[in-house]
Amino acid sequence: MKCKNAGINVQKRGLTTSGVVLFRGSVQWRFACFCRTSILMTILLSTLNARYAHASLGLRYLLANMGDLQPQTQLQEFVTGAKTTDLVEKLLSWQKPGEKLIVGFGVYIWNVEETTKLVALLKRIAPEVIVILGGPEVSHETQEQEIVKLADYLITGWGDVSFPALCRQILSGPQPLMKIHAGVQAAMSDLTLPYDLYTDDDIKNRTLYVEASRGCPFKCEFCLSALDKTAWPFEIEPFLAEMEKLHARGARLFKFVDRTFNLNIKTSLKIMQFFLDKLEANPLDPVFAHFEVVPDHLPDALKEGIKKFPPGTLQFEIGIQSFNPEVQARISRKQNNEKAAENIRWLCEHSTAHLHVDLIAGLPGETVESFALGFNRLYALQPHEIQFGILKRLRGTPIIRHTAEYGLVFDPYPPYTILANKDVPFEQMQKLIRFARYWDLVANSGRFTHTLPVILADLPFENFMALSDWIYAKTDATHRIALDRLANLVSKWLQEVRGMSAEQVAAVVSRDYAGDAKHKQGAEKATLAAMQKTTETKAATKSTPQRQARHLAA
Ligand code: B12
Ligand code: SF4
Repeated sequence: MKCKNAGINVQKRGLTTSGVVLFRGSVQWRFACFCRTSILMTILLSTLNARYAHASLGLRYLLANMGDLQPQTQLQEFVTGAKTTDLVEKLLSWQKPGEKLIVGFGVYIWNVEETTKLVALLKRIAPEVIVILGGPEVSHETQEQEIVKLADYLITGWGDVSFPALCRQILSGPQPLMKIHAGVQAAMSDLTLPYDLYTDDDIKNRTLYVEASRGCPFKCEFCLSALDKTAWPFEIEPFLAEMEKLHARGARLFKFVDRTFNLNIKTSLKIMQFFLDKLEANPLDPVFAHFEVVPDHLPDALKEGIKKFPPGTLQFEIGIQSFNPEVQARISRKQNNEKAAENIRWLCEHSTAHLHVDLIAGLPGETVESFALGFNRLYALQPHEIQFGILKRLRGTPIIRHTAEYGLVFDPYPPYTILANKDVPFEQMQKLIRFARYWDLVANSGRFTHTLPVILADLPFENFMALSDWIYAKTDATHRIALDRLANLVSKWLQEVRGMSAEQVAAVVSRDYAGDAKHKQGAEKATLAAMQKTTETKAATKSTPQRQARHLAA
């Protein structure tokens, strides 16, 4: 939509947005048009999300805080994997003759390579377009980055107030002298919350990221949040009022990006109560909430709240990372392992929360043997998923201080995964990386819930590593393995390596997987013919994500 007076682009929204989105013809609209008659500029906020389902919360914050520049600011989200020339064309379609075009790119580890290409092409075709960068990937080690060289400006850290300020400067002067600007961290109460900017389409089809706090007080050296040194909470009442509006508009899946949800228990309880009230009022149309929690801090009051959530409505992402006290100390991770294990066990036994627990392989001083001990200890606690991560060297993180002593060798290209260290040579690291991939396919997918315990028996890490090595030897692949083929591979391994009979295998595997039994021979036929449909949706609600639903049904 276009404001005739000033050539201002305004996207029509059927929502109110804390008084910042203007409706055509309204008093505010005419005032904005009057004020900006001399301004001929379109501002685009763009990023490449990891998938369409991930809506960018960062860009929505920037848009919400544009103030009087908001009417001429647009969101232009893309998804990684798209053709760069198509993206350039899309961006340039916003350019109007005689107007300035500013494009602000959100740069993250998952999109930096493609965004670098995009900026390079954009600048070749239209060098007059002003490019401003921001986001965690370009907030550290900036001098050496190709994308920074290509751009006009860079704002490091928070962009909420500094991006509109820089745009205003570019527009009305004094012209910014510096290329790199340190983002100003405004008081949380000064930030306009962005949740009205989730469109009805976003609510229907995408993950709604929300944050009740920013930052983290802990200092784990592999993590970018370690640099924050503290956490800053948003005022809880206005935040919950925004959640209320989202819920009223039909939002049912809320993913909190707070680094540690259970830091301030009073606030955590209020947030939980919000969801419990919704669940009580709408049992047939339930909400699903996801939180990241630290495992060794679960006071009774919180446990009481957690217990009240019905199946399929609550998920926790829990960072264990390592159970090895020496490694923990080396990377400045403070964690009471006994308390953490006790709490995970409690959650498994007394709540229906879906538990997704993170471990990291490749940390300095962690051998394969000590990692295996930690893995087996965690598996014994029976969380629904173990996220087997491989150490990455994120720009700006202090983990590199161990490089020389522990022989850390990282891939120079994103996501900067560790390739080898003093204790885990390259070939061994490759095996761990494949383990992680197959673990995701077989265990975390929830596709083999009955077969998995048979595979793992009393030595989960060692047995799964054997399966992983065997699958790789047979397939030479870690991706594009169809479920049907995977079920056959698992069945064959149980027979050939573990010596089970075709009938025994069929009896186990068929409880998990109903495949296409056609064209199968011998033992595979016996396995597949006996398969029945899984009952994935038995205990799940309609807002429960698929994997969680499968774990619930098991
Ligand atoms: C959601 C999320 C994802 C989603 C993707 C979301 C998407 N849009 O596609 C998924 C789950 C796919 C994901 C994956 C990964 N992620 Co992630 N993820 C996050 C998370 C939890 C939330 C991001 C968010 O919305 N934050 C809230 C907003 C308000 O903050 P923000 O995005 O940083 O935006 C602010 C500033 O950065 C800045 N800004 C942002 N854009 C712009 C643009 C301009 C022009 C300007 C000026 C400023 C600016 O201003 C914003 C407001 O202040 C963050 C942790 C966190 N809480 O931030 C990690 C985080 C971004 N992820 C991280 C990592 C390491 C990963 C993984 C590598 C993890 C892994 N081990 O596999 C993978 C990537 C895999 C790959 N393919 O490479 C790191 C970032 C590393 C980096 N340099 O980018 C973070 C910070 C976690 C951490 N503490 O270490 N992730
Ligand atoms: S790993 Fe978790 S606890 Fe540690 S600094 Fe990062 S966000 Fe904080």
